[in-house]
Amino acid sequence: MALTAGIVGLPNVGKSTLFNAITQAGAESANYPFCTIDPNVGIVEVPDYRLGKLTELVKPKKTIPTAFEFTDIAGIVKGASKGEGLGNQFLSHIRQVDAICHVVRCFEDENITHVSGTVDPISDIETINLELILADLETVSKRLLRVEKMARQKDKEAVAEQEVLSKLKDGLEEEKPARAVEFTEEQQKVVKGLHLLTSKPILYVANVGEDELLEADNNLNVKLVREFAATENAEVIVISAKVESEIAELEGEEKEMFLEELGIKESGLDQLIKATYQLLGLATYFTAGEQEVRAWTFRKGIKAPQAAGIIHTDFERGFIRAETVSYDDLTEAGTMNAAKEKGKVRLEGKDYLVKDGDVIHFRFNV
Ligand SMILES: Nc1nc2c(ncn2[C@@H]2O[C@H](COP(=O)(O)OP(=O)(O)OP(=O)(O)O)[C@@H](O)[C@H]2O)c(=O)[nH]1
Ligand SMILES: [Mg+2]
Repeated sequence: MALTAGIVGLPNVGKSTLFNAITQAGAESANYPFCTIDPNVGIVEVPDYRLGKLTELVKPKKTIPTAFEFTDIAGIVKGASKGEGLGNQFLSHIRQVDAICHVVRCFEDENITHVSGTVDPISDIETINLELILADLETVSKRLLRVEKMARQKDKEAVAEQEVLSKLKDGLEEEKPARAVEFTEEQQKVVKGLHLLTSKPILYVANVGEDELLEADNNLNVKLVREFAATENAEVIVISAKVESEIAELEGEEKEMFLEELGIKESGLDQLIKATYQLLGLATYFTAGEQEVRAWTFRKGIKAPQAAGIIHTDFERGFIRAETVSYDDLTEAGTMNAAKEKGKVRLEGKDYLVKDGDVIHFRFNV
């Protein structure tokens, strides 16, 4: 199943604007809260300079980047965990995503409604996070009631789960997200099974005004978001959703000129896409033949046969070996043959853990 990152935040902070810029999906965005109700799903191509290099090297007929999914979710308001503003429905949309991009309004614009009246990023972040914590607290408390009964009958599994749930409950009651509560590896499995909102990995997106983009490091709101995120070891990406949505509509020279005018080298979107890809625990391997050079997304930690299965189930079923060279070794050698002569192409078997940047040729037999 494809992994998806959810764009989460207060209403009217620029989530759909950002989503459109990333995916060019044309979701509705307007200056009123709860413009989005049903989630919008879009696919985004992963920018990867390595793919361009491999294309130069192999000169294939075509080049295919890899892609992953973003989901644009409705705004969450105070009281959502109690059902406020279709809260339960919106929280259930967050439950379905694998990582959270939390958009925080940092731009000042009196024409754009802010649900609580003033731009206050920390209060906004805390509002959302608290709703997620409260929703989790309810999940955990309900489960705990059931498990306690079983634990009283000395059911071993129930006793172990009870311990995890109690610890979670204590943490959540102190307004700590589940991801900040420490567990053993064994206990982590139990936590995972609960599908809590606050155990999903998170990054913060500071949405600044068009004219604040260059001075973002001196922007007080951005500083505050950075300080907050640091306490959670979370990453912050600074972006102007409005500018990005304008950039996304341009191409080629026009785009370069616009970027130059703004004084930015790389669009913030590329940074965001890469950071989210990491957050989801995704990585890329390549296939590089004369027909096509292609990037493939895999979940970190999988072995060669499963990686082969991403291309075709036959590749997994009939897996023999993976002829593998790292991107760095291949580009250093200059050609596949040169890499082979240098002994850089390895024959990897079914226990090989695929790494980001591997260029692989699968041998299979069905
Ligand atoms: N000035 C300014 N306006 C912005 C920026 N980003 C978004 N907006 C405006 O803010 C309004 C709300 O944007 P949306 O993208 O619809 O916000 P949302 O977070 O998806 O809102 P809901 O779906 O209602 O939760 C729109 O009028 C946008 O044009 C920005 O960086 N600067
Ligand atoms: Mg929206």
